[in-house]
Amino acid sequence: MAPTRKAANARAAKAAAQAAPEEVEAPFQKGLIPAPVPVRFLDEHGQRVDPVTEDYEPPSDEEVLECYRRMVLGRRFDVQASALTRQGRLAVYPSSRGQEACQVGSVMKIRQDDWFFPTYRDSVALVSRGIDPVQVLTLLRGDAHCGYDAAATFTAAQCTPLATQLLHAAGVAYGEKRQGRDRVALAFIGDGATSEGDFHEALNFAAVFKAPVVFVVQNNGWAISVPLEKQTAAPSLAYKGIGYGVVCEQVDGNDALAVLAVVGKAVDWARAGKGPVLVELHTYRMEAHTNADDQTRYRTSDQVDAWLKKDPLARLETYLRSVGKLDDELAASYAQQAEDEAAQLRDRMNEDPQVGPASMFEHVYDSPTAQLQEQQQMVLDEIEAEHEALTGEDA
Ligand SMILES: Cc1ncc(C[n+]2csc(CCOP(=O)(O)OP(=O)(O)O)c2C)c(N)n1
Repeated sequence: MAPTRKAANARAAKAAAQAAPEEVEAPFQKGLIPAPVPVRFLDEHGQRVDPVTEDYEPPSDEEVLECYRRMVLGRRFDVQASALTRQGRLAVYPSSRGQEACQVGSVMKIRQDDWFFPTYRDSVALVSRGIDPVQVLTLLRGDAHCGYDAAATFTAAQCTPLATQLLHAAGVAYGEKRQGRDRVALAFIGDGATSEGDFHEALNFAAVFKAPVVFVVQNNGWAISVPLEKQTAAPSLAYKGIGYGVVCEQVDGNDALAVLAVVGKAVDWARAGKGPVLVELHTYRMEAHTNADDQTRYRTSDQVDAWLKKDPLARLETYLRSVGKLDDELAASYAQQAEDEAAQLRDRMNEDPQVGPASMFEHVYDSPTAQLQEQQQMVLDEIEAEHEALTGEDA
């Protein structure tokens, strides 16, 4: 006889109760559902506000000060990289001005031997993680697929195909777990990219296999010219975790305190073997999508101006001054450090790189395919023919 609906419901409730972790810690013990409004500690003017939820402890002022310092360096780096594009030294640069709290706050919460999976927009996060800025910009200059050693730095190449890095993050995180290590993977993704199939597959896989991965969505409101409301009908991108059984949270991404607090908890949760977390950071891209994009075709300067007033850096500065952690002298020393680093970057990027054209075929596969070898040979033959035509000599 077919089971009655009542009996089936009772069995499902019992199974759910058994599946619930015996020992769960704040903040995710209340289930999968995120806070109804983004978690924040600071309002737009840098004043402390009543917490949206008691689930998170604010970070220490020392940690916040260090985050501020790195954000100052990050913003100056971003300005310098944009200038290098105008000087023809970079092929393209996707600015992350306005997203510094998301980028710096998140990477500060992982260890150097945890894995990081960035996108093309996350150069500031990479520099903040300690990777040489020239190596970070190597991809954007067009010299190589990646300028740093991914294995040695525990940092994947900056990913341009949307969302594919999330599958890599889930797989690597699961691999670490299978090897009995406690490393986690932190993976960044944009709002538009959450519409990609890979996002959903990665969440599903990570949840089923309890892979220790933290997915951080930087919701900056725009996927090039497509606004969020034309991209999704979900009330918040964080809610997309619920259907997969992934605990999720939404955060004011321009409040560094909130980013540090929530991503920190998420990393702890994943490292403790409790499974993946999805964190949505509400933020805004202050510049155009890249230097090749004309943002005036799709958004008003009023909107940009309104967000400029929510600047994460200005907000943090006001807060740190109000608690006596920052004064003019210290602020000036950080600004000087940022100038020095920008000058060094400019000088180093003005040196012409020595790039072997055939090198773009290396490091694609462990064992190159016959097709790839053929393409590499074609490039080498063309270079030789050109050399002969120009000089009359064999290359
Ligand atoms: C699979 C794939 N489809 C399309 C593109 C072209 N593309 C590059 S960036 C972008 C928008 C991404 O927006 P979002 O995920 O919100 O990230 P953001 O650029 O705002 O950081 C698109 C459609 C791509 N890179 N990869």
